[in-house]
Amino acid sequence: MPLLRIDRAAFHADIEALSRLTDPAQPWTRRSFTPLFLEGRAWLTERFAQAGLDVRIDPAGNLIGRWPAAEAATPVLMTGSHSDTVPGGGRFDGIAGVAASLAAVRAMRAAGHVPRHTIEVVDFLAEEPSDWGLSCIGSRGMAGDLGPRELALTGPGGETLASAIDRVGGSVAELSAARRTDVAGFLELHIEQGPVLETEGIPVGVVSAIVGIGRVRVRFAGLAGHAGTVPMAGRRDAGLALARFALAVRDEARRAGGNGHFTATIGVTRVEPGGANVVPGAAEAIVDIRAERDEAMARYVDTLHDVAAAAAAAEGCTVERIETLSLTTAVPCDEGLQAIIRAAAGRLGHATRPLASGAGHDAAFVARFAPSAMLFAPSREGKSHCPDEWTDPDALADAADALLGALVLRDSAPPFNA
Ligand code: HGY
Ligand code: MN
Ligand code: MN
Repeated sequence: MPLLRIDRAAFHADIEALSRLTDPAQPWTRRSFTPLFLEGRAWLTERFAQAGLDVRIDPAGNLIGRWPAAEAATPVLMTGSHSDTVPGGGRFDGIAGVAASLAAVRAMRAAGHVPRHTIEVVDFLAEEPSDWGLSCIGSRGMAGDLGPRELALTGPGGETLASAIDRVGGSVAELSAARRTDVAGFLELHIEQGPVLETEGIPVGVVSAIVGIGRVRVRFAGLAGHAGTVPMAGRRDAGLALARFALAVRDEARRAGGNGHFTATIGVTRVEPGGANVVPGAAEAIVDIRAERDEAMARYVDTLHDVAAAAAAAEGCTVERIETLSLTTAVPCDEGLQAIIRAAAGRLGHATRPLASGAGHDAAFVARFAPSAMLFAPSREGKSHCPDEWTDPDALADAADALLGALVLRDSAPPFNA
């Protein structure tokens, strides 16, 4: 089997061009459903077509470039990632995978490869937490996981998610047609967004599992008052209950860390009424929890109830509400595809190492309807979701070559059915 390689110059040019479709005031931002996002989609549509792919947007809003096999009913070998970003951080997160998938298809076509599968390159809609409060919207649609509750979520200006999906080219009236049962395998290239590969000098990470993600909102109730006249003794300061809670969230996460990859973060807080001269009467936080093992997640979420009650009591406050906003289970990556990624990297002379993904990905939802696996390229200093996100171009191209090799190996290996 020939050892193919991508066209590095075209690959880097694609990433450069797409990443520059960004909010100039906040580099590398291209939020889903925005005009900038649609500019990126138009650019990708043109690139997919130039690569000889049949391009469509499915009812869930995913942009799909399709290279049909000789026989129409042939199962699909899917690859791709996402082109939307978090605020201020998306120079490589997502677009590296979309561009690598496109580069791999170009290389296969240039080499005269005749695919045994139908090959699809996908830009999934809204992988990042969107302004509607939901992430992985397009891949949820493919997995049949977008129901009335999700479609009724409202975003900027009160627009429903259903309306937003239609606005970007989807069609929620035909959402059931987005569900996939014809996919024999899915491979996603992504930047690691952590420090492991760079620290160990490993060019290709083979993802063993994608963590489960839990988001829990906690609201503390105290007693608002005048900051200057209420004595320090006996205050019921909800902001301090929140502060105690945040430290306990960190301490408990450190304790849970012995059971696989585990993190807990408070990135969103709110203190009410929010006046500099007012003792907070209420305070709210959202805890983002990541766990490689579901039992660690379950135990930690239970602990949060006790931790919140203790933090509230210590400040004379109460826990007004604690609710689990979302909870996904950890997703093991397909062993067969992991072996194929290792073999493809090995043929190129690239070392690999297994690692869990602390970040969520569309592959976690694709795994609900097809064997799925991911490969990582190193992130400089492990930075991501920030303007400094960077991956060395040649390191990224090495990982893209491994993706190309894995696609060719999987395409040439039975079973040729979903
Ligand atoms: O939040 C995540 O883990 C991913 O970057 N969407
Ligand atoms: Mn991200
Ligand atoms: Mn991502």
